[in-house]
Amino acid sequence: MAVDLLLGLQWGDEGKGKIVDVLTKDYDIIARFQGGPNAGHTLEFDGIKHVLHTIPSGIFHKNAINVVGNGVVIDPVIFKKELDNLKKFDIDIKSKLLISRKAHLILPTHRLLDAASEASKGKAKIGSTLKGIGPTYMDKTGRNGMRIGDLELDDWKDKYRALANKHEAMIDFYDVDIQYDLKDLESDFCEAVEELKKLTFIDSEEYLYQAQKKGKKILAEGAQGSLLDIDFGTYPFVTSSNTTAAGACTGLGVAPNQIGDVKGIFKAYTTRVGSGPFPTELFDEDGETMGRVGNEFGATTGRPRRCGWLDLVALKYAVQINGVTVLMMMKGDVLSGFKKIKVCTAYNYKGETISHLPYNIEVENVTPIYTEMEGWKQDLTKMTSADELPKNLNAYIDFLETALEVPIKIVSVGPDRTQTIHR
Ligand code: 2SA
Ligand code: MG
Repeated sequence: MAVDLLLGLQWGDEGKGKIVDVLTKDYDIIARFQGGPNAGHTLEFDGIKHVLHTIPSGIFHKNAINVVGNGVVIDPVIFKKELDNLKKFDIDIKSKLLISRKAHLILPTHRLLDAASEASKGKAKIGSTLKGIGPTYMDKTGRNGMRIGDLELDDWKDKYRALANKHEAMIDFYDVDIQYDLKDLESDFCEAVEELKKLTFIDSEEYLYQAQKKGKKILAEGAQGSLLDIDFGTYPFVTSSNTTAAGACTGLGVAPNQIGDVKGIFKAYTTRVGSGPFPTELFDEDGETMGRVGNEFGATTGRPRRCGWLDLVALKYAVQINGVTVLMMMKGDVLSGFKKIKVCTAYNYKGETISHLPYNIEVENVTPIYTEMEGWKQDLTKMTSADELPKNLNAYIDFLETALEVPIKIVSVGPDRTQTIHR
């Protein structure tokens, strides 16, 4: 099978960027299949930190081709900034970065609509990244969207104008106070579109089909996490795409029987940014420590991420939905120094003990039931082999493997490429 998947199993920010970067040497092609500039994929090597939003995380490797699939939504303005940041590296963007003609475009007015929608919701807001993700996918499913392929047409500006005009009327309809200068936004947009047009646009499903036939190895890189999936996440506090395994098929045009390994990635604890239920969320010193030591700030918006213990109920659900075959545990190093480590193994749901994820997981319905384990003191960040891992961390890993029935093959002990232990 030619296509492996790399998926976040929680609410995003599991460390997908780092792991894709580590795994890229084993692949010919890295392909993004959903999401857009809401994602923040952080990579670190040679002492420098890089944050990617739309461009796949294999871009720093000389031999890998990076594909932005049809399921992705692209904001030309943010894309151009990402390209500008890559200029100092010697990357042949024209041949190493290929964009699907079927990927949808985020217009400036999509961003404004996102802001208007959030403002109109008040306290019930989703806590979106305000990148226009929701409105762009709405236009896609509403069959009104503009796609990358449209930019190859002479009349793309007419299409743009018609859609932007409609959006302006919709923004007015929201009747919220949003200040903007559309002329300015549009001139940035048009300038960025001209840059985008210099890149290579492809029919990515055909490209990937031919690549598979030639025996090329493909890694599909997910964005956000399973609990933010539009269908299976904590709706409505989710993103607007399928972040789960099935999303890779529709977001790239890859047939299900071509999927090989499903690599699932999770943090040794849990974080969430934005609104929505989070049963194991901590409001105490432990949560504060996780956030501080783990540097838990949104890589796109800079918002502090909410932190809590590992939720095995939710993680098991994600493993199940995605058919995960291999697990990778990130940020175990952040838990060094905790006397006790807690893991949520079941929920008390309306007075009953359950071990599956119910329809409602708001605090008023769900109380986590924890198993407590001994912590470890050792600093993991300089460790390079599995033999060095402390006994109590191994006990933690064994406990998780048994519960999830999937092996944990990688333990990450720091943000750098080199801080990666294979087991
Ligand atoms: P959106 O913008 O419509 O997709 O927001 C809907 C919800 O999805 C969440 N979301 C994310 N959660 C975690 N990480 C994401 N990427 C950035 C990061 C986020 C950031 O890597 O840190 O910088 O804030 C991401 N993208 C979307 C979002 O918080 C909403 O709850
Ligand atoms: Mg992120």
